[in-house]
Amino acid sequence: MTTQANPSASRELGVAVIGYAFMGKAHSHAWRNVAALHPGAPGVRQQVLVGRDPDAVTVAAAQYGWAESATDWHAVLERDDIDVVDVCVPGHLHAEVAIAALEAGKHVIAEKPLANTMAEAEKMVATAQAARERGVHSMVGFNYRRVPALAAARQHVAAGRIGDVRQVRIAYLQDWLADEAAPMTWRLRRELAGSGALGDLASHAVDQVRFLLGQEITGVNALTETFVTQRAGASGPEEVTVDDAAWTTMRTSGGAVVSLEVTRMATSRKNALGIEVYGSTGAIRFDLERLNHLDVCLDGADAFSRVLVTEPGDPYIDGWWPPGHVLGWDATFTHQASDFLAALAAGQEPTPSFEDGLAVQRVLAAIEASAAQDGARVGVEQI
Ligand code: SOE
Repeated sequence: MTTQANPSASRELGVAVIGYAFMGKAHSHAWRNVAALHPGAPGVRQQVLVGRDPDAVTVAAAQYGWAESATDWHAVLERDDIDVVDVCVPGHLHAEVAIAALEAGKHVIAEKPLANTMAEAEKMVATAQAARERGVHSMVGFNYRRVPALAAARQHVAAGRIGDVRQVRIAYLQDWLADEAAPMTWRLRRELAGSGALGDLASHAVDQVRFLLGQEITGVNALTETFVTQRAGASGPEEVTVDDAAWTTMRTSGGAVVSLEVTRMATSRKNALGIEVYGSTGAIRFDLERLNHLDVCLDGADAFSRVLVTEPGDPYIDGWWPPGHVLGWDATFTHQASDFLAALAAGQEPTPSFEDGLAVQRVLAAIEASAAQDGARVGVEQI
């Protein structure tokens, strides 16, 4: 039997994921698959999964393919065998963990939204900028940028194939809070989650508008609503201190008007992100529930055609399966890890950067400010 050295071994990066719940699981899956699908990327070592509950994190680490588990993230940051820290904890800890990791010289991915407050997000950006000077890089995890169909949509818009964008409709609908009996969770506490559907879902939607159009949002008129104001907690009813849903119309720097709706109360909708972009010579339509498809009306056509985005050369497809062999939601995290590693290998800051995360945060803050004034216009520059 002959053995061959793994050429990427010398470049292998040790990864720690902090948090092992839903997002920790999704990111673990990505780290586990990224090398096999993207052999050009630097090798990674799934070194340690970190969580507060020692038994639960030990089980999760074994299940998701980690070499070890740990309960103290501070100690993990001191280790020389950790190069990348992937922050998958609730929002109130993003700033603390990400800043400490960058200051310890670790490259960082922080789950979205970047932070719970503008002050935290600004501090994260300042830390990221200082780290960048030392060759230490960071990224915020807006994974939907890595849906092949949405990456293709961005290419069509950037190439002018739908002309000048006039209108965008974007809705992100979930239903896991539609049942009044759904219990209290950290996601419904302002001090832990920052906001409700806004930070959780509108952050993705706002990022998509910036990503697809390559424009900034300049002003908003918004409403938010909390339909169920109390939920069952461990020891009785507790106040819900975040929004269940939000609606906003927004203007962009390129003169487009966006209508955005997000909710976790849309009975029967599980994870429905719908995006429509209408330009002067075409349009694009996307539905996350059929994420391998993109409806396109390009170059002056007057009807949509449905394209299966799995052809060689389509974004993110090379390295996966032959044409027509469709991808799932999980692949977006693998693409994210792959892009992150490729940027590190090139010595570049990955995108979306913490600055992108801050830009989204500013729009979310404008939406909250407008909603607090019953929908009055708030300029994003006022935030
Ligand atoms: C929960 O609402 C959630 O997991 C979001 O936090 C994710 O960002 C989204 O991708 C799916 O739904």
